[in-house]
Amino acid sequence: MGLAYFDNAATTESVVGSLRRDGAVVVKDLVEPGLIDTVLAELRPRLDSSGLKTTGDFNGERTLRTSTSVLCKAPSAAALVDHDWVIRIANEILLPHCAMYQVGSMSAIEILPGESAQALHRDDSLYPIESAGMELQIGVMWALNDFTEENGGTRVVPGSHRYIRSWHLPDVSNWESAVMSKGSALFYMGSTWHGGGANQNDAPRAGLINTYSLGWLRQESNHYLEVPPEIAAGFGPRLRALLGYTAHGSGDDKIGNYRGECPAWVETPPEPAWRDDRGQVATPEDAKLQAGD
Ligand SMILES: O=C(O)CCC(=O)C(=O)O
Repeated sequence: MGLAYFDNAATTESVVGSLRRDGAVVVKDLVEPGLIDTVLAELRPRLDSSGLKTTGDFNGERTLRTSTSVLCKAPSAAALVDHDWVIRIANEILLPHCAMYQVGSMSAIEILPGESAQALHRDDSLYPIESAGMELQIGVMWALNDFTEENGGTRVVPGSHRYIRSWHLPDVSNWESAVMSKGSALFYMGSTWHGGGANQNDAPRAGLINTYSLGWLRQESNHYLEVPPEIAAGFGPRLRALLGYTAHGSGDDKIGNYRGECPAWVETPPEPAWRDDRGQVATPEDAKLQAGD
């Protein structure tokens, strides 16, 4: 068992099959390098000004990070957060267990030369529940420049998602680096052991990790504050729903109700899309895509 690589013409079925089997998979060249350059340029000022504020044992001493209001700083990253490939894969892994899923967190991570390897870990340990066969979240690491073993490409332990109990520490010695070109993405389960690699190169390695969690879990970041309504209004309905601007479920089972009666909204009531039920798909265009039209 190892990390499988697919090109962007692969079928959803084959990619999801590998993800389920190995716990992680790379899909190559999903977006144009030009878009990636724009995203990184938009993130640059924030990475440079405060990227080192989160340093520590886990985050590293030579790693720039920004995890707050990423979409406000880098609006072009919207095309990555609700990329059709992400939606297709998340639909398969998460929708069997919820009516909709949401963005958990967004983190730009630039590993500078000389950084050592991050401790391997699983992302879903922030939720104190486990249920065999149900993934709580998935992660998508976008390569904002080429990832290699030498520059700190994300290390993943294929098969480690099968160790469903968190007290069952898997053998993590058989990690592999995700080696991928700028614009490619590593998809991994919330239960898959992974971590940033050591950067033994002379140039930084930059990536953007977005996580997606079951819609009835609390999101890791509070996106109503991270991306307030007036900013979110500039994004499409699917992304707004992913950020949490919609309710989960329907009828009496709805979670996250909003009935539009806050006095602050009387002047400028939110448009109807705020309350769209996302379900499998959010827009008529999405529905056509899903139907293969
Ligand atoms: O930078 C990477 O490749 C992974 C980082 C990561 O997993 C984390 O910081 O939680």
